[in-house]
Amino acid sequence: MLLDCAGKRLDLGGPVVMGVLNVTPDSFSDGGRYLKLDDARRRAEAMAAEGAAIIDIGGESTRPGAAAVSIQEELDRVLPLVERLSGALAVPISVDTSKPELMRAAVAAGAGLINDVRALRAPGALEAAAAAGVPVCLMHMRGEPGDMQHAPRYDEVVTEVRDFLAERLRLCEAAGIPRERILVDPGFGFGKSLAHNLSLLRHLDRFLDLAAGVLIGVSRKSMIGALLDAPAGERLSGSLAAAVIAAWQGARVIRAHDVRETVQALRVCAAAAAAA
Ligand code: 8Y4
Repeated sequence: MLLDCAGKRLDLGGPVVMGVLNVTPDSFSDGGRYLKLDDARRRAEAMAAEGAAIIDIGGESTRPGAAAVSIQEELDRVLPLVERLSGALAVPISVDTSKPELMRAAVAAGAGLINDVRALRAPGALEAAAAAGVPVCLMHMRGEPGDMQHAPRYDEVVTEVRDFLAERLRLCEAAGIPRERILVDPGFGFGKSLAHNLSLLRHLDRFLDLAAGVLIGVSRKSMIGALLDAPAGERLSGSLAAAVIAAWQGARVIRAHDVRETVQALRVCAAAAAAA
């Protein structure tokens, strides 16, 4: 399975890593703009050298309780980076956004994938993604970052998340985005309790038949912290274990902060999966 990300190839024949590039709110404060752009480019080049198959850039914090970001602020944070990195790197750049204006501008600037934690539910997002012509990741989120962790309830979390994604896929196809260009993601930590997250991880194989591939993000998340009773800086081993559990079931893109280590874990996973 091969995705064409604006002319750059994303080979989904085995599990690959999507490296997370953090764009902090004050990245472009006066005077520091070019320095920060250069820092970000170096970090992205390092992730590509460590084996990242794609780099994800986002300008809106979707952490639980985070405030919404204005469109101008998101454009200002993300576009210079997308332009700089898509020109400098051989791997595709993914833009983490729900806003149609940024989808259009980022793809015009060279982005090769749209990663939307709201699964193209914003007004105009379906149309913008369809016109952009690049692959899309549809993620499940219950609620919004401001309220999503207030006692999320499901009768059957796996079925409900799967049904949500199936419906979003149907609407994507109707809007002209073929299934072969779509990745699906259960959205670990987005409006889910620890038990919900674990059920989704345990039954991730139920998402395989929906689209071109399954993408997951568990790296350093609070579900790992809760299981290990460890702060964000001490969640690597747990994050790798979750990545391997997902890849073993067939997940093809693992969104991760620790690229080198995740690539190594996935290499072992892929070798065992290919053995006689
Ligand atoms: C520590 C580290 C604590 C990270 C929280 C976090 C996903 C995603 C995010 C995901 C897709 C995050 C943009 C949240 N998570 N996109 N984005 N899937 N497709 N939190 O799971 O990393 S941001």
